[in-house]
Amino acid sequence: MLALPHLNRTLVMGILNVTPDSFSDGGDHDTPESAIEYGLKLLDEGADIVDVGGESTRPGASRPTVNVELERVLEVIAALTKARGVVSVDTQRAQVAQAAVAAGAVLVNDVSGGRADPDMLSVVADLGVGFVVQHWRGPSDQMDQLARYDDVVSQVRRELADQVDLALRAGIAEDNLILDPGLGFSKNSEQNWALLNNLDAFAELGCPLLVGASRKRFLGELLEEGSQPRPPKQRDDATLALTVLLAERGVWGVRTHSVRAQRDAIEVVGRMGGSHCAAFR
Ligand code: PMM
Repeated sequence: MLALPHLNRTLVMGILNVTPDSFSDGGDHDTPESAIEYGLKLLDEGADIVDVGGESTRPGASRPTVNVELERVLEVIAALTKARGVVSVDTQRAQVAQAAVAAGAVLVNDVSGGRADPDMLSVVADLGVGFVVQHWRGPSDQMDQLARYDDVVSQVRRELADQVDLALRAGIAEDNLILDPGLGFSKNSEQNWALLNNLDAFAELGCPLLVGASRKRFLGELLEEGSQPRPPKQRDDATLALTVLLAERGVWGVRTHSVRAQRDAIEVVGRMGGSHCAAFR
């Protein structure tokens, strides 16, 4: 099994949502054919990993059945793997993770960090693949109500540390874990900025960090025009600015919609002297 990719730069995970209802690209590639074509384009633009998901996690989204999720992702994962792409599967279901790895995925990206499906941690441990542990408090239809913290940084850190503990106890190798603060998942804008400004608290947990800021609502709210958030597809420049800062801080990866721009920016950061904080890797 392929070990986690580690490069001497921040790597780029390109987002491929094979869904009708994701917040920024829902319906853009919701047939296997159009998704494969788009995934090949992301690889061509320099995606180090393509993250294939068949379930929208936007606030309020309802869940597809397992069979629908499998139908959306498996053919796409197999085709991109055949084209020599490194593929992760964005799923909260152990059954989907297992089938996705059989189809070629080398990384399971679970936005619930193993909390949504009681079988996930043991299945990933048996598969021996990488696992993204994202901070998560509850499903999409409840997550906004769960954004209550006394101190968001210390609470998210403690809750993530608990998720890591459970993953290790289930038998997932520490080297296979990646942590993600879960921007927007039970966090409002202010809370997202607090987490971004305190990433060292998460780096101290000892695993590489992945950050998914791309086009998220907190960027739209920052760029508000006439009290309306900037629409998702007009948030790519702000996403890029954040990627530069994150690459400087040495995060392991950024999960993004616009691959080429992030790759270019990360090259520039590297040429300017690279990460100031190797401890984040
Ligand atoms: N965000 C979304 C979906 N999957 N996975 C990780 N690891 N981190 C994230 O921040 C994350 C994720 C929601 O965004 P999308 O609809 O653009 O995919």
